[in-house]
Amino acid sequence: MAGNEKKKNGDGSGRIDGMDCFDASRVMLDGMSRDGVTNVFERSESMEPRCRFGSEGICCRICAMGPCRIVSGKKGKETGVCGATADTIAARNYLRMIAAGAAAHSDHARSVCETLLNVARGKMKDLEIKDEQKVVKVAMDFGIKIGARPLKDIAAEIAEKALGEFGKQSGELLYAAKAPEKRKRIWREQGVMPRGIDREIVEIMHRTHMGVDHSVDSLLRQGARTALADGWGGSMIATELQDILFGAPEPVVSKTNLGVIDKEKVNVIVHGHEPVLSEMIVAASMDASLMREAEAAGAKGINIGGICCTANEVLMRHGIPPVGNFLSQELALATGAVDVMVVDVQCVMPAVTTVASCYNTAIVTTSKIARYDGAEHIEMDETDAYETAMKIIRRGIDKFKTRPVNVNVPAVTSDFVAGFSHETINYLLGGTFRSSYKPLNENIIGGRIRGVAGVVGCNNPRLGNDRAHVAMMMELIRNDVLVLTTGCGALSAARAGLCSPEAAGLYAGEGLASVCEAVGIPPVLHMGSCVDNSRLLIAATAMVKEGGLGDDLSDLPLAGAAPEWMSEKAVAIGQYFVASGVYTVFGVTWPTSGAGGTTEELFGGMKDKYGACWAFEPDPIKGAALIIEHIDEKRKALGIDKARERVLFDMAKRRELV
Ligand code: NFS
Ligand code: SF4
Repeated sequence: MAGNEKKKNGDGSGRIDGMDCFDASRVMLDGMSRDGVTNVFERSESMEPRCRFGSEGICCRICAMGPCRIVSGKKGKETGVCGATADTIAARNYLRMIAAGAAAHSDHARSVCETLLNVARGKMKDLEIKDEQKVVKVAMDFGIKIGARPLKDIAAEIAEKALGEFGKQSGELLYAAKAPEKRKRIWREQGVMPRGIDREIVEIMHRTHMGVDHSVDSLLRQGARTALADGWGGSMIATELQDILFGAPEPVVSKTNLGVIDKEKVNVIVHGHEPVLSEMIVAASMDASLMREAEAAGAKGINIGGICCTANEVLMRHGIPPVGNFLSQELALATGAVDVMVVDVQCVMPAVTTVASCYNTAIVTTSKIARYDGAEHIEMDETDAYETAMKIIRRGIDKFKTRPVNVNVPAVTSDFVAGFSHETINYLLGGTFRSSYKPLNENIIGGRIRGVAGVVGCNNPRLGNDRAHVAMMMELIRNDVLVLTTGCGALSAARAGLCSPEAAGLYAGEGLASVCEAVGIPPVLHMGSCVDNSRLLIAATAMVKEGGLGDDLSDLPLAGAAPEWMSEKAVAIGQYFVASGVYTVFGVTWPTSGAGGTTEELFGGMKDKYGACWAFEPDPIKGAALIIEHIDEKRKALGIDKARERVLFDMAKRRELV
């Protein structure tokens, strides 16, 4: 028994009965090719060879004199028609990725603000403020008077102030004030302190219009400023206000992989990013009248599963099992057992409608700004999201009635724990009465934990499913680096069994394992969705403020990584990590690699400006080695490099850690 348990959660593969987390995907891919349905891996393969100009960032199609493709050393092709160099072109393209990424996170945040305002003003049925403590906390962050005011008034003012952050024309973003003093000084000195969120994004579009900003330095500063407006603005607002509305996450046990789809039940998959409607779908799935309807249709109940960041949102707050991450969206449909997949915005492949049509699944779009040919549209009623949720589940019940008999659900799941926020780390490591980051800092200073790495971001079919995430995280924890994870990377880790407490004993180095075992946490902490990368900024800031590890984020033995990135949001996140002083390693491909000067600034010049830079390493193990090297350098600079070797463990010492 114990052996099985160990296999199930702890061998890094989620293996059960000889089938592992990767096999589950393979079963589906085989099924799809039998059924003549294409999938993302196949389509990715057929894109080879990928265009070099596009891959290296040196194709410009900003104006109709182009497209211009730069060939260095070839007369007449060394610049674009207008004379733009490879460096200018690559920097402009890079900035536009940041603009799109920041816009996606921030537009999401804007809708959270609007929801909070509606809730506070009593205009939204069935939604209440869940986290009153967080209302007070955010009010204090925003300088809002609390006194004896009704909570809803305070919440309304929070929403209004937060909405004001988007259109603010001057001054500094409110949340930037939370950063360590030294960091704020750096931002001001470098001229990258963000003003309003929308303003920074618009300014990128202006500067990168034909014939405006051509200096790499000047362009990349605006890139940093806009990315900071995302991390310390849009994303942070989304996270904090979602916590107010739906509750700050607490550790929660769940399971993941295609096996969470239940053949006997009506399966509703929530996919996308914004949590308002999915929260309501979770609530409506327990509605007695709907359960009766499902039973009348012959189902044993209603089962909710998630994909992508919506999965993380409903997981963090309700323990709803994630079916999988970005690359699982088509595979889930190919089980034939998904009755309805409800999508909103971001990271939804348009291919889902084609796949769904082969497997009797209804794809329901719900956002005003995201419509698909071949999908049904049930627009979310902002004043009555519960009613919208009921309609969607009913659509699933209808579809269940005509579900084909030959469904194919691989019986594979992995157990794990999620729900780690800044607050819970504080509490778990610090204890009820002495909530603080002191024990974490002390464990780092003492060398049991070598450092911390945020391994986050997407999956990319160019690498195969999850493998780079899993390899990098395993290498890091083996070397006593505590891993914090979000987004699709977090779901990769969970699926591979790295987010279970047992993983500490099985894979982590002795020092990290001793801390994890003493506290009862996994060596890889699932901290939520991609907007929740702001939780990493807050956690890192708390480490600085606790003391003993320098006076800025760039002093911490800390790094970031996105080994399988694909979306523009990942670039915005990486850039706000770097501009916040966190060394960041990306895999897959580097979007400016054809432009030497621009790349040099990103990989080197930024270090002088922000105390951190980017790195690119497609091999996840080598990427982990870069992170470990960086962490060791930081330990040396802090004078704590010797501590690691000195610590010897015995059971008594381990017990002391709690
Ligand atoms: Ni993040 Fe979430 Fe996943 Fe990448 Fe897409 S779901 S916001 S962008 S693919 S991690
Ligand atoms: Fe070519 Fe310059 Fe136009 Fe870009 S802006 S397409 S480099 S002419």
